[in-house]
Amino acid sequence: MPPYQRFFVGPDSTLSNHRHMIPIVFSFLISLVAAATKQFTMDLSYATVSPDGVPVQMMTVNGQYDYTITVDTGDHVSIIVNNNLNEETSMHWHGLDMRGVPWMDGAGMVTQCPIPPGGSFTYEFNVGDQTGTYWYHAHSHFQETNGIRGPFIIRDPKEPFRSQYDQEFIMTLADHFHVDAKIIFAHYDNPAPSSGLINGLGRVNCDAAKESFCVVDNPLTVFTVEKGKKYRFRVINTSAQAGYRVSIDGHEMTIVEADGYYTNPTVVDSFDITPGQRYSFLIEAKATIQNYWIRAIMEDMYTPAGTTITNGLNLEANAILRYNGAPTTATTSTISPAPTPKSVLDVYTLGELNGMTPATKPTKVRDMILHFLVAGNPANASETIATFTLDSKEQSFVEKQYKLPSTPTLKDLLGTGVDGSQGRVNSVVVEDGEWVNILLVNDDNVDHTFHLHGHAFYVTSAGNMLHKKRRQESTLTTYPRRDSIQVPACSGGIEGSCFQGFVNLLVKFDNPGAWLFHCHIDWHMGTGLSLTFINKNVDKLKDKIPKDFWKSC
Ligand SMILES: [Cu+2]
Repeated sequence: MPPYQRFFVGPDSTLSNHRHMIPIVFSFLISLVAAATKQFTMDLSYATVSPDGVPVQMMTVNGQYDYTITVDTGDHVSIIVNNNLNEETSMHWHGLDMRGVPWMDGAGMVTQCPIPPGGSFTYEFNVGDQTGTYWYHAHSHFQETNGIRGPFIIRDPKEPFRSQYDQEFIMTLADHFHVDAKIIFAHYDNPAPSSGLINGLGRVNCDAAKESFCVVDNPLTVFTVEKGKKYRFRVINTSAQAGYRVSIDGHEMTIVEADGYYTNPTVVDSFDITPGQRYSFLIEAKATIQNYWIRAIMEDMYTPAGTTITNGLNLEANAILRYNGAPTTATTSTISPAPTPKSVLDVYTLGELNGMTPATKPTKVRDMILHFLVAGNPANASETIATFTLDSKEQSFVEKQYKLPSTPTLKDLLGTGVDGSQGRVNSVVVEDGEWVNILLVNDDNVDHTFHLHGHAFYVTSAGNMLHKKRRQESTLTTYPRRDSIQVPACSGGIEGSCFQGFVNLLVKFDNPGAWLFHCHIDWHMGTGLSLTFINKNVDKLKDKIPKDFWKSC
């Protein structure tokens, strides 16, 4: 095993993880009683795998697809990442705050030096009071799309819905590519995936795929349930680009969690989930003992060049909900057409359980408008440019494309201070503790899905600018709270014009650090659809960071 660096987090940052104002002594006692240190090792390497019946080389964690990390709320976590890939890497813990330890966020060249090939790095952090469904993925070189990703679950002893189910399942969704994601990005003209996967299994259209070896009826994932019992499914969309509409034939789902926050229980027969997002739903196995199709249908599947998908991609990924006692032959049967959905989840009104309401939202809020656009030659990544325009009283810039810095942003900030940050490309400086309303405007004619590191935001409204159906805040009982959200496309206009899509995101920037905010569609991030929020109090962490932290870059 290669030598690895080990970093420790001081007791101060552990304590500061508690979001609520619990007296410090009491909080310390809680952490003595409840918190444990959970240790994990992640060996990143190449392996030949065949998720959809076509053998390909992928990047894997511990030789597995979807290696899963499960911890309890309050745990201290220590994860050794051994990089046996032939390129540098870093590991991001999607949705986890990294409160007090922003250098553990895993954004290569933003919060840390990348881990070189053959090198190792130990991520040490406390999950604090966070609970729910998260995931990890590499934050370097499209490795996430190539397979460096998996669930990160934080169990909650005080879960409000725990009495309403007997057992839980994890269900990951992915778009799977037979070609290395770096090559796909370089060509960029037709990044349609080869197949969709549920828990690492899917089927490819062998006739269209023209692969030399292809299994026609590749096995699918089976979730076995007992009639009369209730189940929680934790769904994670780990895709590079695909949004999915998820449903289970013959079963309604009650959504109870979005991105780690409990939601007002909401009964639907289908829901949409975009890259980076998570949901938990409850189902009751009360139908006839039989097999039922679980469907994840890719939505808005387009190619940036606007060309038709030609690789025979089957837009529907499937798994099987099998009642104990049902025949086991369904994996080779023809898949019936999907029923028409009757009640699709409205993600913009899925409020947090006991969450902030329009009446309780903060009154002192700084406003900023962020426009974004992806423009250029969609057939060539190097000629495609994604830009942000910032309009606010305190700071502004026009059509700036993000580029990774040559020195990690956080290193720069802790070394030279926050002054001058406004000169850094696509960095937005915020005061510690301030509430910011971001009106995020999509000037592009496709949907994008944005993720904020280190924080969750409230989605106070969404819709299309100047559109009759523009959503008003008053329609919400409680605001949705999450870390990943879709921003609707510019659409609906005539003669080449369109109505820009928007979301209003309300964020409390109370977590000193340098935090990426970016489109989670891998190709868009690759063209520079990112910016960094810099919390002014990042200076105060200067003495907390391990002394030799930056030694590898
Ligand atoms: Cu995007």
